[in-house]
Amino acid sequence: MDDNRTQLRNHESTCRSKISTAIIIAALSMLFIAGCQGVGQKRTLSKDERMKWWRDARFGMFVHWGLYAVPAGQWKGKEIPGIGEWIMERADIPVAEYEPLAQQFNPVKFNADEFVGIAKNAGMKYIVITSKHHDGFCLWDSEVTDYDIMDSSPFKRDILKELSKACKKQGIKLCFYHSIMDWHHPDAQRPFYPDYNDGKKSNPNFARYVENYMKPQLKELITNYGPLGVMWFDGEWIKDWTEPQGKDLYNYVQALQPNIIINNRVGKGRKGMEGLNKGDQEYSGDFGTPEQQIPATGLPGVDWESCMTMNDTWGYKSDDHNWKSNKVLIQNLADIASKGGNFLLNVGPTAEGLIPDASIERLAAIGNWMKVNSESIYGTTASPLGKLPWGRCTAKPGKLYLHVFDWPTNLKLEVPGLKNQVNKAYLLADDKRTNLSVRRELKDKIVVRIPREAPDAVNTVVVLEIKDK
Ligand code: FHN
Repeated sequence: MDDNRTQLRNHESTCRSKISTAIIIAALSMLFIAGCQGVGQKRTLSKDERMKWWRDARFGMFVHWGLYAVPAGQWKGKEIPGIGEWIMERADIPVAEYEPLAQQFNPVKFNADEFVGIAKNAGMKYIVITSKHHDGFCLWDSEVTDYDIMDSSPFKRDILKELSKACKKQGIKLCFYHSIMDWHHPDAQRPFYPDYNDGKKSNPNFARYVENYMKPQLKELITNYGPLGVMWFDGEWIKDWTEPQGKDLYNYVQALQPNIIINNRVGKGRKGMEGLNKGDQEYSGDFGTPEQQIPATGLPGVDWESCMTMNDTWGYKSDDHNWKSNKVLIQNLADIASKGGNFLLNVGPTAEGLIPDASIERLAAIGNWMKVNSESIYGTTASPLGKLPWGRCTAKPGKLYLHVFDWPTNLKLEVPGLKNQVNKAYLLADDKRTNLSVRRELKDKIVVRIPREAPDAVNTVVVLEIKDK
């Protein structure tokens, strides 16, 4: 009897352990399948919650860095016109001639902490770096290609890993730019040049490149370097890429990191963001990306970010000295914030790994302005006022920030369109918050008496504390 019981118990326990093993195997396989397909993860945040850090940030650094920094705009002794990161295309360089640039890409002066520190000191809250630009070279150790920083260059340091650590340490959100178009991959390169880049011809193997190469690479980037702030796609205008593929990619990325933010270039959403209905906007990404421009009245009802160069190139070009002034850059930041957008300002590091001095100087100047005035940028919303003759306005509940670009010589700052009662007015640069006198001139116009000297010749911020909305 006892023997029977023991046998029964043994049998039961074998069954139980078999069942448990089967359950574990089934669960693991489901997880594995889910992991492979990138399904099963749901968003936990609403769009407003997901976008909050990004909307509050208002200012980020764009980094275009890759093999194109080696020729830096010159090919075979000639200056190649146009943007530096397009040199492969502009100088019509065959893959076999471009590839060996990797052996010369050895950015030994790169220091991730310094790099991130430069952005942070400028008041930037996030960095968007080219994990892979159109030339196809990868700045991280990718499992699916040797055309990357670890396997093809003498540098053999994973740039994205180092940046990810430095960003975490300094509280900066790391984001990746990723080109859908790829001039290097055999299934995706430009076989019908020049029509290919004009969106006229398709590449027959592009779908294979997407499934077997681009998606696995994105999985590496999102799972090994994340959590990321933004996945910033580009190169979507080619004929190979369609809106349904964009939807699929959006869902793929979102399933890997549910609360990630994705730009509109994931699909064909770049053109006419304003004209799209809500559903289309959702699939065309989370925010619009006006390039090298600031929309005159913003993009009402849509999140957006103006990306802009400091000179005339994204990737480093040794001969491009057409730098924007500190004044233009500081005023652009205020202009964009006053229209409800973010400013993504570019740097193009050299092949040695340094951000050009001219960029560092400008970022330092913006940083000095931000140290005094960042309250008028972070977490603000678009101006509720109409066009202002002397500058721009940003807003927070109970506060208006008047960005005065042109200091009125009669020392009267007129604010048309304001019906609210003003409780207090002061200069943001004034630690003592000394009251400036305010007089109501019309039902919807007040005048602030300002001091003779503007504390900042480029943009002095006057704060109005107001009653009601
Ligand atoms: O072709 C690129 C260009 O090189 C650069 O990366 C910019 C940045 O927004 N985007 C593309 C053009 O729209």
